[in-house]
Amino acid sequence: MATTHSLETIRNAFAAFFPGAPILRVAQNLGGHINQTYFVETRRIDGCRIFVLQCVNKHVFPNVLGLMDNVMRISEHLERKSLADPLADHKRDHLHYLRTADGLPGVDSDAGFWRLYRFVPHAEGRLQAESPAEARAAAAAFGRFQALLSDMPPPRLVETIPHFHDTRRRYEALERAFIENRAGRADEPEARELLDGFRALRPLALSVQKSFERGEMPERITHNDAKYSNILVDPDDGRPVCVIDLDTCMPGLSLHDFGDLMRSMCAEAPEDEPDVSKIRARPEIYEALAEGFLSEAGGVLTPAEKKFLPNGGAAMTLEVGVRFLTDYVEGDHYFRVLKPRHNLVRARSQLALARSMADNLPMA
Ligand code: GN1
Ligand code: MG
Repeated sequence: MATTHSLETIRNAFAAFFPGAPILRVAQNLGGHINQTYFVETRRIDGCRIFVLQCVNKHVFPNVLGLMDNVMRISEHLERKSLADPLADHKRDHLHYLRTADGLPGVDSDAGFWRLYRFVPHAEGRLQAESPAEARAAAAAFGRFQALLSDMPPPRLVETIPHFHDTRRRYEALERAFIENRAGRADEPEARELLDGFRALRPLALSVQKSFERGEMPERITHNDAKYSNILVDPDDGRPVCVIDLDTCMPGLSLHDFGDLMRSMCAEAPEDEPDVSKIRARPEIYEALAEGFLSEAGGVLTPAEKKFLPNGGAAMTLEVGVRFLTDYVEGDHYFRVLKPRHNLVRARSQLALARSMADNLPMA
């Protein structure tokens, strides 16, 4: 099979981790949009024969060293926790990143930053939860992830994307985009209508951030891309085994992750559903997510975090809707668009979902 990088490049990168270990086979994973991923088979090392070698895209992640510092610390923390738990499924329950023979988190090169983790056996990714039970299990997996990271020793993780979930600032950027009107789209009636819609729900969008500012909820380590496709499940019974994609893990609020779970799972329609009559927040999915999340994270969450659970979903949905509309008005620079007005359609669907959450879920 032809690979994006030459076999020699792959060999050199792998040799930094395991000097002298033979490479028996290499296969490329063509799934990801950002990083290049290879499965490298070697002789058995510490009970593992297949390793995942990745070349991290430095254009998307300019602070790759900060990112890798976060990833290694999380991986090593989860490793310690897993080893200390006699019931843990140690080979599958966390991404196990390895250091190079020199003790570094990987190898920097012009092509990108090479890193390596152990292949997670007997586990697969799936796009969508098919039932409340699957939603519940996924939320439990992310709740557990957060609980396990709640006692990570200092220093604070690097904020690899500063102000990522600063909802107030996202609203300010939206207002600015309409004033600056760089792409000539700010006067379109539908864009203005959406702007008014987002403005009307601003208090709900900011309710989580304000609770944090009142000191009711702590900063935690959060995943920041909490969705069903970011867990691996056991192919036999569909149960989650491992949370993946640690690249956006950084300081954040618990409700950012819970909110992303709600945003990505409460509606049956996709994020860019053009027909808003199909968008409905399903209370039974919210209930399942809350139950699952609390079953694992309930012990570490503060009363305000529990009280504001539904608000988390509305806040994350409004925040990303505001980002889609901002990007539309600015001329589609950030989110990849597949058709004209795609970001406008996404903004509209997110506003509809947030409204449905506000109407049908028990907001604080
Ligand atoms: C981006 O590309 P993806 O799906 O992992 C975005 C998220 C948004 C999401 C909306 C780093 O994530 O914040 O919620 O699109 N990630 C970044 O689909 O901006
Ligand atoms: Mg992602």
